[in-house]
Amino acid sequence: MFDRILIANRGEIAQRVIRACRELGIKSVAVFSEADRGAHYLELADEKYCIGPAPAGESYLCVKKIIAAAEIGSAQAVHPGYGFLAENAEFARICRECEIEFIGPPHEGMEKLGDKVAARQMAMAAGVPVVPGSDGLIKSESEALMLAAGIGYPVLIKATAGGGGKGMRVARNDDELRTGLKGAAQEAEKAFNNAGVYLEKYVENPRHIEVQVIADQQGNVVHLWERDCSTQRKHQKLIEESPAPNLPDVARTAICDAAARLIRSVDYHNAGTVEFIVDKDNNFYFIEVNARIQVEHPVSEQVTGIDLIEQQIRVAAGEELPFTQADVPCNGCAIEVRINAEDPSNNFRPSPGTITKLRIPGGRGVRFESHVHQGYTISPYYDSMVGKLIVHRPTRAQAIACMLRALDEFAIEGVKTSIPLLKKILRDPTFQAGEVDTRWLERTIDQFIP
Ligand code: MV4
Repeated sequence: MFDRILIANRGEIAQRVIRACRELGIKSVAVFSEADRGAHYLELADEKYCIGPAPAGESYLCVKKIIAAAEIGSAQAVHPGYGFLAENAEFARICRECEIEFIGPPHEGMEKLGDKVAARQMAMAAGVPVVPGSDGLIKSESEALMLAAGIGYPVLIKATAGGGGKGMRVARNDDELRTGLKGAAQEAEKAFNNAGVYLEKYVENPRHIEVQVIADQQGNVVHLWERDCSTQRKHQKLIEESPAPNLPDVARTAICDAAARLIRSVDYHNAGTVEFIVDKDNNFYFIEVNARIQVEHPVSEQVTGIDLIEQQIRVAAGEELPFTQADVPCNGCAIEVRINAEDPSNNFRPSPGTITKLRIPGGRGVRFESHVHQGYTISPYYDSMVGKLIVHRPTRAQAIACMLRALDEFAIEGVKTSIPLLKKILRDPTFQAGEVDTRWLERTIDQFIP
């Protein structure tokens, strides 16, 4: 097991990893930019090093500085968290070259699964359902037109190096396909330095359901059930929950087994999330693998009782998973809301600033993962997440009631937040009936914004 782990991240996920290290008796080495100097979570680490000015490119994204801090801090391993370098295969490769264990998947697996066309082919090979679409990259406009004629409109044009919705275009006829191909390729070239695009049949108003998986280096692969992340706006998740409401058990088992089967079929270890879309008839289709720990991992921790960060560290240290699939329950219902410092009435503009008052909710079944404190200044340099509020209760109705109670208790002044919007969503009959799809919030949001 490692003596010292460097956390190459900031905020709530850095704090989450520091806490896991402390419980495992592992020294934690934190890094911070000038914008994060003095943040209280840094005091929980055994050591902390300033790695540069606020801009992420000169601090949290700067591989040389992260590696240097790991050397100075004598860290045997690095936890990348999510975002920043978490899915940077080059960083994972450099860690291996420097004999620093990357607490995440091998860079080979990250690279393979990061190519969406290759991932689709691996899914097909593993007998995991994919959306009807192109076998590989689109080579010409005429090929795309022929494919679309076969698939039937609407089709979705996607960037093979993309993810999270970037570089996607819906085409409902040949003209939209022509313009969409150009637009998607240009956006992909600019964003990912890879203009490769592929086609899929567009599934209208799907649910976004993803499966948490963890694999050790001995070939054991276990899923930790599914999460429904359909309550999102412009690919920004607001609410995540486990289990997915209104998903029949037969579909739940099929989707979770498919996720584990896919991860088992590729050379992969550590945590990963297999993302699907689910149509109104509960048919599920593989979309992509997120080769990192995700923001919403706590809802899976709550319903299974498994500490995912602890298991990531143990797997990276070469330990076998201490549980089999039969040992992984899905108890009760967990819901997470992301509390962002943003102004929904001003098109969700970030609302950085100093928190002048903070009252954090508590009580049975309430978990608040956050690095903020009274007097803390939310930086304009990074994402505007204040924290994640997670509740866990025997039933979904109880979990919603608990979340509403916790949000009512939550007091925060000095910055605008998404709390008022979250309460309206949680009180909405469609949400309470578990009938939200990925486009619901965009269709409905005007009712929620004053
Ligand atoms: C889709 C889809 C419908 N049909 N693929 C969005 C980003 C990435 N996570 C995959 N995504 C989707 N892929 C097919 N063939 C719907 C989504 C999707 C989505 C699409 C448009 C607007 C919001 C969305 C939210 C979640 C998923």
